[in-house]
Amino acid sequence: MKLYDLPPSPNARRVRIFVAEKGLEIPTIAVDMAKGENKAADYLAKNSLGKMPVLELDDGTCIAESGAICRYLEETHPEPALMGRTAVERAQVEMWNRRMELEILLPLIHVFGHTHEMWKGVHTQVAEWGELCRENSLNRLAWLDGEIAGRDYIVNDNYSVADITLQCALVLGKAVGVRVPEELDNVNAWFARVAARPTARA
Ligand SMILES: N[C@@H](CCC(=O)N[C@@H](CS)C(=O)NCC(=O)O)C(=O)O
Repeated sequence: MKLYDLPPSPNARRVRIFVAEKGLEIPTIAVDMAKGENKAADYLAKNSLGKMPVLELDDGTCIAESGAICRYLEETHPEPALMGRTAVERAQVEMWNRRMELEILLPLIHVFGHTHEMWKGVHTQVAEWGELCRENSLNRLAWLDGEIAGRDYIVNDNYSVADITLQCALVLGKAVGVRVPEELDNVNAWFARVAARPTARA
């Protein structure tokens, strides 16, 4: 197996942390976007959208989409369970992972894409949309602070892919100037907890 990676990407980081939490060692190949490697024919044959990450299996099968890669790794390496241990918990992890992805990670990706210099001239930027997403992500963090009160991790005090998605979202948040407000004690305590895990810098 090999993992086509983009080191600063929150989606690629999600998979790297997942792999590290499983105790797996999967060789990574960094795809250089600046050199257009993700738009070259050999990479487009692996993922026609030209995005990272992609997991290539030994038989040549390519799996794109960070969530799909995590699902494959969970099925093939069930321990430790990162996507729920029972039917109910699997549904709860799915619910929270979707929420962390759609309500927090995606808005922060839009802040990056629509306000950062790096994307000037690469795609159309709508700064107003970026700013609205900044506000929305902060509102969602305030909502989350109440939701996780008294919990060590997002679902049932068991570290899961939902935590991984949020921790990667907040790393991107820092890079785009969206910091967790000081008064959000529960989110700040949660972040300190996940950041202290040995896999946090994978
Ligand atoms: N939904 C995909 C998103 C993948 C994605 O957007 N990757 C970005 C980095 S975070 C990328 O490769 N962008 C390159 C491009 O769009 O050209 C996933 O979860 O893997």
